[in-house]
Parts: sequence; structure tokens; C-alpha cells
Amino acid sequence: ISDKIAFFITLSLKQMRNVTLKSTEDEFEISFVCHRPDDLEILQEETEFSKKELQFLYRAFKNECPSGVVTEDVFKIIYSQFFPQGDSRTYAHYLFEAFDTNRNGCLSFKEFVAGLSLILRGSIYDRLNWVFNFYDLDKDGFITREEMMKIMKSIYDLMGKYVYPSMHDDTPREHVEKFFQKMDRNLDGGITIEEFMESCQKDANIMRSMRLFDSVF
Ligand SMILES: [Ca+2]
Ligand SMILES: [Ca+2]
Ligand SMILES: [Ca+2]
Repeated sequence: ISDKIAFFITLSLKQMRNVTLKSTEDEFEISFVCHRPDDLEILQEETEFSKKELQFLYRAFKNECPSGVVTEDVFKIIYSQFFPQGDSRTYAHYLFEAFDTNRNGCLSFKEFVAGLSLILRGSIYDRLNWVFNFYDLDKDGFITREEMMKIMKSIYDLMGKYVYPSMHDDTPREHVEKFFQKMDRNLDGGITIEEFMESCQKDANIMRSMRLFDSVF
């Protein structure tokens, strides 16, 4: 795995972290409203978030999307604010699909916090599993070169040309090849969850970024 992929995973997690850090600042804000206390209590059991964190997240979610579900278009708009210098639409599309676990085209609050909980508070296994599922665009259990190529291109688009001024057309393909050299142990052209887990756990960069998170949270 290249440094850039490790960096990218860290970056995604850091954005999420900003969301939860804010929650502690707002903790004592008197205006927090528990809109649906029963659901929040169930979610508290199903996720690793405290009641106050869930209340904060729910408020933020409702604020962005009063209807209670986030459509892909709304998600793309929110996401573009993180990366004003690049084109984040394709990347946001893949991310949206990873969060939309029942694949109905809408992100419910439940799906949102379930994903965040795995990414932020899950075990290393949970986090890697989430990343695998994210890369596996058609969710068939294999990451192919085509899927990885699409992900890489979307990351370059997202970062924008200022970050990679000297990028040429072959660069994403080179990264994909490096990724496959490390990950595809039986050389069958697909990466399974087992191959992915094994390679990630042996990779110092990935493990460092995961541990970094442990210390931050
Ligand atoms: Ca959904
Ligand atoms: Ca696949
Ligand atoms: Ca393989």
C-alpha cells in the first residue's frame, strides 16, 4: 500500500473525527433536542456513541437534511465543502454507496451513525472491513483492478490539480499496480477480504494510521 492510500484513509477518518470533536464542545448546549428518544436509545446500544454524541449527530443531520434522509445530491454538496479545490463528486458517490447499506439511494440517520461508529470507534478489523467494502464498488466480495482504478481516479479528482501538479495519466494506474502487487497474493486479479486484511495488517503505514486514531479518540 502506498503512503498516499494510507494518507487517504487517515484523511477520511479525520474528517469524520471533526464531526465528533465538535460534539464534545456542544455538549452542554442547552438547545439539544432529543427528537426521537426511543430510536436514539436503540442506536446507543447498536453503536459506540454516547447519548449526547448521538443527540449532537442527530441535530447536525436534521439541520442538513430536515426530511431525515440524505440524498446523494445533498451528500455531494456537503462533501464538496471539504474539498473546494477539487472535484469530489465521484468520490462522494462511492462514499455514499458505502454508507447506504440497504442501497435504497437515501442515507438514513441510522445508516449514517452505523458507518461513523464503525469508522471511528470500531476495531481495526471493523475499520479495514469498512474500507474493503468501500473499495469493492459492486459489493461482490472482490476488489478488481477496474474498481481500484475508479477509486484512484476519484481520489485524484478530489485532491485537485494543485496537490498533484505533475500528475500524468499513468499515475493512477501505477498506484493500482502497486496496490495489487501487495494485496493480490494468489495473483488471480481480485482481492478478497482475507487478502486485504492480511496485507493491511502487515503494512506499517496502514497500521500506524489506525493506531494514530486510537490515540486520538
Ligand atoms: Ca439507505
Ligand atoms: Ca467488486
Ligand atoms: Ca486474489
